[in-house]
Amino acid sequence: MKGLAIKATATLLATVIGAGAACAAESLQDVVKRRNLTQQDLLAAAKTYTPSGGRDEFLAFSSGGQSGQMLVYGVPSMRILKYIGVFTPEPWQGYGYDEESKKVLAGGRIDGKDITWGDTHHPAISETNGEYDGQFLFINDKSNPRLAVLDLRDFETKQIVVNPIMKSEHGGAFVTPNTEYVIEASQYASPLENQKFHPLEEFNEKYRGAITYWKFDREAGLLKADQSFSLELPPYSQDLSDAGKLGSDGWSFTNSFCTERYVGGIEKGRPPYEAGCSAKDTDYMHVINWRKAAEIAKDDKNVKVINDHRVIPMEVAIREGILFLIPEPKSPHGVDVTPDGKYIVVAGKLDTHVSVYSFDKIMAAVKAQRFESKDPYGIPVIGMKDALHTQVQLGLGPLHTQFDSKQCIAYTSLYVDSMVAKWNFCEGKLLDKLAIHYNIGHLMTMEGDTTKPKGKYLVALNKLSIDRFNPVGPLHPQNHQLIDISNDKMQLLYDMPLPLGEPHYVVGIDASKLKPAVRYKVGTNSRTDEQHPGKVRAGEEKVVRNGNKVEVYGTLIRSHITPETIEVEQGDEVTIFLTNLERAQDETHGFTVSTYNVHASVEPGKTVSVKFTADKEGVYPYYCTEFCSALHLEMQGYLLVKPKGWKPSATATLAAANYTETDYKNTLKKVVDTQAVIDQVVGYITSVNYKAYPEVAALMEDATDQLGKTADAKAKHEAAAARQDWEQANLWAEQVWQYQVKAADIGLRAKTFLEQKGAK
Ligand code: CUK
Ligand code: CUA
Repeated sequence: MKGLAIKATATLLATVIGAGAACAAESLQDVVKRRNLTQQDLLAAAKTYTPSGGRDEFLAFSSGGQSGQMLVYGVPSMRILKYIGVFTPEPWQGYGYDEESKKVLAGGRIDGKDITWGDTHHPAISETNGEYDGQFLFINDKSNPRLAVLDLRDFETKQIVVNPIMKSEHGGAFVTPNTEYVIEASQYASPLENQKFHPLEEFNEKYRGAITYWKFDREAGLLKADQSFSLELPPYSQDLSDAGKLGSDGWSFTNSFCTERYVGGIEKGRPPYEAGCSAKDTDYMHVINWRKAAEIAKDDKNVKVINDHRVIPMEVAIREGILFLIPEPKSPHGVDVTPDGKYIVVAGKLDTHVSVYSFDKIMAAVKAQRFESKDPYGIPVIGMKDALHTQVQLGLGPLHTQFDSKQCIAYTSLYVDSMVAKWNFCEGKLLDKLAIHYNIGHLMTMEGDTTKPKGKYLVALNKLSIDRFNPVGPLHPQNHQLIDISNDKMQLLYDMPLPLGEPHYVVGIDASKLKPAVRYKVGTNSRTDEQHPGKVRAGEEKVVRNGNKVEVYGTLIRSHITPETIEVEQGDEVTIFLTNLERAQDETHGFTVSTYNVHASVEPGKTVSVKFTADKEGVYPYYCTEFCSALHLEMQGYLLVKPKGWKPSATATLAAANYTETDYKNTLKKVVDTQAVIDQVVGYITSVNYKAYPEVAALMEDATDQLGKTADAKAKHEAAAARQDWEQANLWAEQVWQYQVKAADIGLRAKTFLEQKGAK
């Protein structure tokens, strides 16, 4: 296999060298020599290089770590495509600077306060029958226990919810196989009541862990707090979770560490947490029947309401037989259910093995009520031997496991060894190891946590990059390393620095499953997907004043903002609604008002609003922040904030420029010449079957719109010329030309597109 690939590369090399021999430019061979590349390098390059305009086979959604954002990148090219604002304001997208997104962020306020960052760990893609369906994305915030919902139709954050009872969390976001629930497990035990103090001496009695099952309403695309519930858990440090699938669907599994329930305090001479929390040889995996729990939680008898949230107390969970524990070796971290749903793989950070538990054996023990003991809270403990399928020695510091499209093949990250281990979970056999750089946390294979992994590539999420990149100061980027797993031996292909926080986990999806929109239906509030009450169509723009409240209903289209002047009085509360009337792909306009800390990104069809109190008199330019067209810089206007009681002088007029008849005639000539270009472009477009391309049809609509406006401007410049007002005549003729330029610009885009597609 590998030999073949190298041979193919060599042939490719020869062809390229042969073809390039005639020209003076550097040949491939020259470059290989100059840059000191090996055959392996060339092979890796050929596997990742994506020619201009090329697409990736997979898209990866990465946690943005402490940035509180999400990142999107392509695999195998490893090109970053987007940062998405989630828990943290993101100026480019206007996230946190326009009113609609502020509402989303406000959902994440805790105890009445804004939290403007997040410690994001685990993204999860919505699933249908255990497979990614490409519709929604969820991600957690460990520090401020929250979950966010993103819609993959527009890659925007739609909702942030705060966990009602936790003070920190880690075991989220993990979805059940049909995204009935999004799982979120706590990390550091705390009193569940909000803003309630209990001394550390009451740790065992008053501190608790928990796991929340957030009900997801797929129709609405939202988590529903009133249909969600939690299970009270012992004050162990619950860690990661995973949902059962296929045969184990209906159950979920959550790790824990520090089941010692150790409380540190080196200030008082006690040994530190790290010693006390890893003293025992085993911790507990929590095994939970979530489907039955969801039924039980509906009955008021079975729940305690804490902070307006339904919580199943431990006694009830024990009585109803929905909560069990199984010992797992030592300070475990990852828990991952195999694609067939039959096994649960646990890796102990301080153990060299991975432990593979059998779901069938667990169920047999439950059915026979075969327990080796109870924990201090009375939860039945299933013996490790009764539940284990196998254990495999992999190396030092095993953490997380992902799966291949090939039967029984798994990959586990080895943090201490800085390696990836490939092994067989059915037979319990180590197959291959690959050194990576350095200290790997999670790893990710394509759709590798679903029932149908796609194999092909693995990404190692390395905590440290040490010496892999040009130094950029003491704070280094993280390093995501791309690995080819299509052959028996793993091959390292590419290093990608991640410049935005420490991403913990990434999910990779077949790009063909994603169907993102190119534009919104005109007047859409993108955060709610509803029609925006502030939308207006062309010609309907208006300013509405109500006491000291001023509402501006405006539009954006190349290259102007309507209205072009906004006049208010000092102290007015100003809301500016803006609708982008464009239909053309990628014709986004931005909007800001100088010094009022507002910004919006207005993609085609979107309606947004910015709001501020005009609390200082003065003149504040507003303008479009995206270089959207040749006259982008002229896409401007003025906010005039007049002092209270200010009156204009009766004789004041705007300065005139003294245009002449010659200026007017020159402008008319420019209009005629431009029309010739437009006719040519239109001639080409209509000579091919452009209607077969919806993208072009949309562009043509936009262009026709622009040209449609020339009639009015033409009538105005002719009337002005008739009365020899050369100033007005020339400027209205210029406006005709502006419309033409925009139409021509759109037309040329359509033409290029058709030519590239080879339209006939
Ligand atoms: S965690 Cu960071 S390496 Cu939050 Cu999933 Cu394991
Ligand atoms: Cu619109 Cu620049």
